[in-house]
Amino acid sequence: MTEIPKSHPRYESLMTREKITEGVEKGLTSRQGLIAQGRGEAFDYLIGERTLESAHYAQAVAAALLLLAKKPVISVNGNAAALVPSELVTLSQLTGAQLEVNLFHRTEERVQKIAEELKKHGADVVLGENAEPLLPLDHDRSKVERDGIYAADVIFVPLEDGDRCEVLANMKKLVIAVDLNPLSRTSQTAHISIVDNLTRAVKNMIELIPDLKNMSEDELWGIIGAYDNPMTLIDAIEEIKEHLEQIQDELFGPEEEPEPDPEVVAAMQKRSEIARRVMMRGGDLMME
Ligand code: PTJ
Repeated sequence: MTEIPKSHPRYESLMTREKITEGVEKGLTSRQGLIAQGRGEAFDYLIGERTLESAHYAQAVAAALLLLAKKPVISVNGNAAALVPSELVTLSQLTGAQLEVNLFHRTEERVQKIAEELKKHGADVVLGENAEPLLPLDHDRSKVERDGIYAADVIFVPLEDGDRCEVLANMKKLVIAVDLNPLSRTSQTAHISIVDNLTRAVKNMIELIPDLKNMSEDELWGIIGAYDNPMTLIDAIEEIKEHLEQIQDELFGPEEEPEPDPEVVAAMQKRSEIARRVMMRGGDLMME
């Protein structure tokens, strides 16, 4: 692992890279997972590597939904296992959600290694090894456990692919997704789309849970009922636009009003001069 000094301006982001690379070396994360991480980093850079207000709101609603769910499941892939294994275990313990390994680039060896990794971080039971192709999908994400994702009412899916998200939503399951890209099919299809880095999102949700646990079920349903996912995604995009404008101003100075075109100015002056003469002539005619 490369030693990254804490003083580095992009310390968090570089540490995340190290964790993902280590995940590949340990056989948890797919090589394709590195590319997915790179795509995420680019979006995180545009977001400003912080939790947007809209994302914080979505995280609170998502945590409330996990608390109310009858059979919540956290779906774990190779990137999530490398980045936030202990946080996912804590989230499952706090909400009563089961953990299930579900992979796009599935190998039984990787499923087993991810399950072991989660157990090393304190998980008692990890589903996924007895998965069957129960979802109507042409790839290995179709493989889920009958008493896990297949039977779940609420599924938390860090780093989803749009395909499965759509299938789960069609099966009347409520889907919570974490995706740094607010425009992705996953973000558009999930019921709650958290536009944030997985590394921040899960920690924030864990922090929010004690306060949510002090609320009544009615209050929690009230929070969920008031939530509007498309509006929250629009807010996320607005926050990203504002951030980009702020950076643009810092780097290049505030946008100046464009200089008026001299030909247009001359034409306008000419027009107003003609108008003035016509009016004067009209006055003269009235006097005559
Ligand atoms: O299931 P596995 O382990 O075999 O791996 C599946 C991967 C991750 C390779 C697969 O799901 C994939 O190819 O993902 P995509 O289609 O590249 O989508 C990943 C999405 O997650 C992109 O929209 C990224 O912006 C986003 N993303 C990447 N890293 C993060 C992230 N979102 C939140 N936090 C991240 N750290």
